[in-house]
Amino acid sequence: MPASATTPIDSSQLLSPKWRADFPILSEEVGHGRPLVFLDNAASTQHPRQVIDAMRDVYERDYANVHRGIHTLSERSTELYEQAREKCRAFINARHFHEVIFTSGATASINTVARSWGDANVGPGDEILVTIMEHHSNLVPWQQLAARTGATLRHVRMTGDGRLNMQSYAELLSERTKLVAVVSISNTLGTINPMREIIQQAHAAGALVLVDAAQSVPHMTTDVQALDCDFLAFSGHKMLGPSGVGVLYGKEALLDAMPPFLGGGSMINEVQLDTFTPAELPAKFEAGTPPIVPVIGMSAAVDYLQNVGLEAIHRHEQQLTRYCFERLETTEGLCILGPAPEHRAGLISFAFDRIHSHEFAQVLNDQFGVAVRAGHHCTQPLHRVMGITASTRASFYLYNTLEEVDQFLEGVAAVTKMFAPRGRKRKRKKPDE
Ligand code: C6P
Repeated sequence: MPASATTPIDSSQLLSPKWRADFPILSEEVGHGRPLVFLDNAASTQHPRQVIDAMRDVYERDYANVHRGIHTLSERSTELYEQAREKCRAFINARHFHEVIFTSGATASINTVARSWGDANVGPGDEILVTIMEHHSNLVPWQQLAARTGATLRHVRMTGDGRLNMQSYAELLSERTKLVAVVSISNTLGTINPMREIIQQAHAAGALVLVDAAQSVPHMTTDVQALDCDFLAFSGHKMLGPSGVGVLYGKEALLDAMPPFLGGGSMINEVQLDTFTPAELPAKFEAGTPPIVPVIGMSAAVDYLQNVGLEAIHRHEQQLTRYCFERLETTEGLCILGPAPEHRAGLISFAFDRIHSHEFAQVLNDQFGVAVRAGHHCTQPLHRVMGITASTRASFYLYNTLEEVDQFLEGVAAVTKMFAPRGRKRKRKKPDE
């Protein structure tokens, strides 16, 4: 597309830059004294003062272990911890408070389902359906489950432009399919998958669905009842919250029927020397002392996101993404991974065959102050299918601006020019070829 054919920016869809002032780290300078441009949000996001303050306040005024002590601080901590559960419930519109299980992150949430539901319900001859665009966190636990139980793992293919191949999905779904485990937004391609359609078709075939929502919950409204998903996993650190905390949502009836995965304190009703009876939900899946302060920090992040508005965040990211995509697309030597802007969320990965993505990212950091991610982004099979081993990824969030995208594009133009003499448009292997 010639530069003149770029879509004009609709500035009414951009968020006010006033939100940036809430993020102290964004005034850091890196790389030759240039202002930091943080475009590594799909890996982990930054924290507004409101989240940092909420966590500091607990440490300074309310901290004690939860659900244990009959003393004021324990009561205060417990109240804040359980208020956080209610906020997370409302955030994803779960029907019941106890359908929200706090874990250490999306990876732990998915492993909990694989170990608890999987070991109890999956056996030889059964099939688990995943897609080739899964993050390792939504692939390896199912490989392990298949190895433990004798079940088979099947992989939905994608189209040449990096979307799920719904025909391949329909062909693979069968009465043998026990579970469909699928990412809602690919962390590498940015593809927004048609979750309602995927879930309806799985249910019609008698299969359950786990949604890896690590990249969607932070960026767009999530309604688990409208989706009708059976399980959903996400992490606090990708939505302005701290690391070490996340959520497993599960439908009440499923969670109720599942055996506890980890054993220890808090998850029991009564313990004898040889036996125990598990606690009710949600405690049954929260063995040991939980990440108390991170949970409270995550709930402050939920407040913050709701204050900005998830729809507004999504619209803002769409503007930045289209702007960036249309300019990268005409950059000689780059190959953008994944679909056109209308099918993608706020991230863009690309391959450049003249240098390794690590070197590309290093120059962007050192000379332009731009932080991006380089490597396989924990999607090695996906990269392999595309005929590459690594890519460079820019991912946006509510605090990024058009000027920052320009700084990134300036860096990309400089790197590609540096390697221009032998640079040429790379022809990517199409997954369906
Ligand atoms: N992706 C990225 O840079 P944890 O590490 O448990 O918080 O999240 C794991 C995970 C699961 N699913 C998807 C789609 C993800 O993107 C991630 C984390 C980061 O893309 C770190 S590899």
